[in-house]
Amino acid sequence: MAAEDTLTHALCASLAEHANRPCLRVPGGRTWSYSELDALSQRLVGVLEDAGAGSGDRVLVQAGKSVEAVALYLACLRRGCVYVPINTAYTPAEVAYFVDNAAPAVFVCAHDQGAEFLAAFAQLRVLTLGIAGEGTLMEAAGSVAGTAAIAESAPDDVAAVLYTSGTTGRSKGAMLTQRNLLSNARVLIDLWGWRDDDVLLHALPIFHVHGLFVALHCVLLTGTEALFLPRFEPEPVMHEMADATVMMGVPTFYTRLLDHPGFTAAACAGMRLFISGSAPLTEQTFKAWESLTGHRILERYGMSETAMITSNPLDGERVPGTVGYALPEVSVRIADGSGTELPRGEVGIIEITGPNVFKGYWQMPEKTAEEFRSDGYFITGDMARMSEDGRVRIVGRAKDLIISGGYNVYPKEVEKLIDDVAGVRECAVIGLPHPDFGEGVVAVVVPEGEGVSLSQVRQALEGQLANFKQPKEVVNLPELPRNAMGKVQKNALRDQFADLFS
Ligand code: MCA
Ligand code: AMP
Repeated sequence: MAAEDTLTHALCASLAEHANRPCLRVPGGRTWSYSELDALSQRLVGVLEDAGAGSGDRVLVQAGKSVEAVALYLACLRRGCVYVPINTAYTPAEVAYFVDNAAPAVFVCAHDQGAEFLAAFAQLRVLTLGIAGEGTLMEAAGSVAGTAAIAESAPDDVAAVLYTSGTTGRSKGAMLTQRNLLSNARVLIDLWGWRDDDVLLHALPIFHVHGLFVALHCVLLTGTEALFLPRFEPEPVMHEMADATVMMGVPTFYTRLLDHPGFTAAACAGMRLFISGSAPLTEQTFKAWESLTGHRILERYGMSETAMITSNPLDGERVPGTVGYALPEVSVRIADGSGTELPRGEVGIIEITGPNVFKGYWQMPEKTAEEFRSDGYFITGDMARMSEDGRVRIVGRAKDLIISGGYNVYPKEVEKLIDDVAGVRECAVIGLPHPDFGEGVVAVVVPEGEGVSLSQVRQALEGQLANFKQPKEVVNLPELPRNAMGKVQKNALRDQFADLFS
């Protein structure tokens, strides 16, 4: 990869090349052309410059989904800043950690939270952005000159930091480089046969790898169009599908559409490809989707640290319950606990290497070292087996992680807070099968006295923890099952309460 062959250069070249083509169509709003998006991103470069954000500086962003937010991402790349998006559901208490850890030069927050954050982070340059483009960021953009200049960057420079919660409860920032993101996007565009006339139905949030990189890079690097929905809701998605050819979603998108009485094969007559990822797609959902729509969902697998790792094929057999083959240039092995590759068919941990693998965790060299083998393979913590021909089937997770509706919840983070709730002696947080979210967060509590209710727990966590991480159920037990070493046996709890949500 040549020095100028970076994600930033590739995106800027595509914006210029496709200037007159439609880029982001906002249903109920207007369609932004490539040149309009480009022009706005160039003005936002001026805003970043005025705000003092230079090359390598982090720009922390907790703003709702909007075209302006996409332009801000592009402006950060142009300026050589490091884009750091965080989940819009995080509470101010959670945001304080990211401000402290990322030490950003600029924090762009939701417009209606501007006053709160300006007061909380007096030392920090805070700008605001609402989902209709309101706020101080766009005000400033109105009065600066745009610049088409692109900051010098090398393939190994960090383009973005994506926070992914750690097993200890502290979020780790995965540093993704220009090379990581560009190589992955190019592979996916090729593998999924992106066409000139493709229209992507985009209903994902844009603070994670899935909605921000996988979805948007496929569109922006090919000069194609996206139907840019503010969020996932079955009715608008069904309606917009008439104009789309590709949809990317988490499994909850598919189950919710299947559950909608108005969803029929006719709604997706013009679609060529449905892609699923971020959480396991059940064979049941795969089959129900095929029998209703005639489409076999293409499931792929990835992580914040690596972007996409494997994919089912576009033309070959898409096998339900599997995540397909290693992407070109990515090497996947199934290993035992010490990194030794296991024979095909045996269950072990997925380890990978390739141009997509991140540079390390932001300012956490020890954590980074812990997750790499000496030969450079990254330990994903996902358990899988591989068939003779290299097809991967994920069977579980070695890491204590819950995936709910495509969002990760680290039990430790929730347990620490519940342990402090009045009336709780100790607790264990687990994920149980949930018909809507795939897994639902459950707190198994050992109470001091009578018992602790869900509403007591939720009230106590209010303001401290994003709602999607909070328990959907609380179960009281006289004691937690432990093994001889004193470790809580979460598997036993998962078995005992497996039917809680069914
Ligand atoms: C919302 N709620 C949730 C979730 N989302 N609870 C559990 N899990 C969730 N995922 C809660 C809210 O806190 C609220 O609770 C109630 O549900 C309704 O909130 P609402 O905002 O209306 O929810 P929704 O709009 O129905 O959202 C569900 C959703 C959304 C559409 C599934 O979560 C979503 O878009 N998920 C996609 C996540 C994603 O993009 N993941 C990619 C990351 P209360 O009523 O108690 O307040 S993974 C990734 O990038 C890797 C690399 C990969 O492989 O792709
Ligand atoms: P994150 O890095 O926070 O986005 O989450 C990555 C995790 O999501 C992976 O380590 C997997 O556990 C899970 N994941 C992503 N895609 C899939 C999939 N198709 N099937 C099963 N798990 C998945």
